[in-house]
Amino acid sequence: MKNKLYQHFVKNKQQGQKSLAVLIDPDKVDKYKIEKLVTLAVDSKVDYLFVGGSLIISNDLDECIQQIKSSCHIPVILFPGSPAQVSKYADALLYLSLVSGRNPELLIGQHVVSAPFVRKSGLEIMPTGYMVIDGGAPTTVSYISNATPIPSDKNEIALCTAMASEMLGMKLIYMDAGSGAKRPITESMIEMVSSHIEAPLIIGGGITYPEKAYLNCKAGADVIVIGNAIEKDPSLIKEMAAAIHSLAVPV
Ligand code: 1GP
Repeated sequence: MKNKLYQHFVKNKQQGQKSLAVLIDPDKVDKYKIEKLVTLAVDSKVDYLFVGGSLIISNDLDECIQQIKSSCHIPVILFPGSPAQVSKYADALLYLSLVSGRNPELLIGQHVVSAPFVRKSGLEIMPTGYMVIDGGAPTTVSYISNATPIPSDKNEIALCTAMASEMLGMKLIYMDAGSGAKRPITESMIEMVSSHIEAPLIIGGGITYPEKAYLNCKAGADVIVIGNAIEKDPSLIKEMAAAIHSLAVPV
């Protein structure tokens, strides 16, 4: 099985190189917006483009990814809100299991149903322990998943969930306060989890300014995901990338 991109995540983690992933929801962009975002992303040396959404109402996933791929070499990684969000045009798929919840469908059920289709896509599969942390407001993901998020101050629950996920074989851990969260994940939770796992740690949800992204990385995040803030103000990409990349270890 392919694991080129995953190796890239691991190498960056080993070298202390932090990354920015810009999240693009195909429902919220048109081709002009995609063009603008991609140009800014290339100029700012964005590391990854995540594509997905809790609900994709439009039918434009393939089209959106093809447009991105035709205009840049930034890896495109699917962040699917449902098994229908698979496109062979992407580079990889975050194969999410909602380990913070107790909804069997999102832990394994939907994976079983979609397995042949996912395998056939030829995508690089990245098994990801997906942990939803309470972000202070119900988000689409918490509603759709019908699963209780981990309370934002229960660092030890987050830690044990991440550890269990890693021992079960998850290659990445993604802690998400949910799209547009009022309260992003605390640095103390990030620090506790990151200091006890080896898997690269992805953090997202409600990060709206560069200082927060910087502090998250300092606390141990390896990849920062930003959707809403950049959607509202695409020019933020540059500052976010600079803040995150400023943590690079000098060679
Ligand atoms: C949501 O982690 C992502 O799943 C990004 O969240 O849109 O709030 O940046 P925002």
